[in-house]
Amino acid sequence: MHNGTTITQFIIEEQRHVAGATGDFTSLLNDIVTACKVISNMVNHGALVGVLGSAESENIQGETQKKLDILTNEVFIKSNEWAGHLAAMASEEMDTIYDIPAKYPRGKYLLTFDPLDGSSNIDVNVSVGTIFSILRIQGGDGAPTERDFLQAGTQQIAAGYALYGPSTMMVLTTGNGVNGFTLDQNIGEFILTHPNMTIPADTREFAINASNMRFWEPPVKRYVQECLDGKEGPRGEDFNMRWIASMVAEVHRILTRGGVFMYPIDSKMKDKGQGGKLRLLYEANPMSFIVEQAGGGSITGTQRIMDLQPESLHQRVPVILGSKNEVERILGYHDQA
Ligand code: AHM
Ligand code: MG
Repeated sequence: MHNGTTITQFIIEEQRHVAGATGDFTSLLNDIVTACKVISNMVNHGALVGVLGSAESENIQGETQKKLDILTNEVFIKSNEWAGHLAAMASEEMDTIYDIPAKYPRGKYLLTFDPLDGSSNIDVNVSVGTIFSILRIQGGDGAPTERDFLQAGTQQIAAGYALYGPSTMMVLTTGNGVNGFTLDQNIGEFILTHPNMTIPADTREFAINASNMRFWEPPVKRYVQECLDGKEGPRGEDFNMRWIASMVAEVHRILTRGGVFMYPIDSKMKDKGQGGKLRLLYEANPMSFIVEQAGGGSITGTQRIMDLQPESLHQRVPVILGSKNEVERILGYHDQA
């Protein structure tokens, strides 16, 4: 049926142009791809294999873990710990960093991931995804620590997500544009279907959880109100709204047809001493890298996300990303506030 470029072929050909590439990175990406195929298969089988529902545990952020949160975290670890490319891993579902067991060689890369983002959607059979980011370990040969992971988003070597929707897709950047691949279930390969994805600079679609409206800060309130005012308002145009509660699906829509996604800081979070909803190292940074590589923008409201110096592994940040001109407008509203 399909005789297109596989993701493996694509990565090998891309890495051929990188001076000093040893094949380690290509091989690491391959292991990540395998993990995402396994997760895709689990998610597709859902209730048939008894993996839906909650586990009797909470993660470090006090969120109830779904059985699939835990299982998919294990899939990522098992797929990526053995090959000798990684020094350590960190994920939404683990309190602290995961050291590569002594029986395996230790490599030069660090992997952060959210194995199943949007997992509140899983029981209702709505799209979920996996998000990952690759960093290079800086400095010595000593045992990796949490501090090694505290690198700005601009330091990322690669980032990507897998979207488990009507079809399973993998979207990837190594800092050289953004490419999308669709899983051909019959042959078990991701095939390049969306080369050079770009985000239109303008949009008339926004995504935000409007149930939090009363807690938002004035610049976000202003922006959304102007969208809601439509043709009669200062924008002079009607806007459409979407909210899937699955950041991967949301970002994917924006990469496909433009739009702006917001999970801003609000007074409720501030009261709890929380810096935002989404996590910097394995949600905000990888998505920002992808969005910027596709020509979009990604900010906290007041500054570029990828410039932030992370302070802790599970740090949360406000996220506003998508079509460049809208993101710049929202930045402007914050500057004026
Ligand atoms: P999770 O990593 O625990 O699944 O949470 C992150 C998700 C994002 O995918 C999504 O944008 C957001 O949480 C939805 O939040 P809400 O339930 O407040 O709408
Ligand atoms: Mg998540």
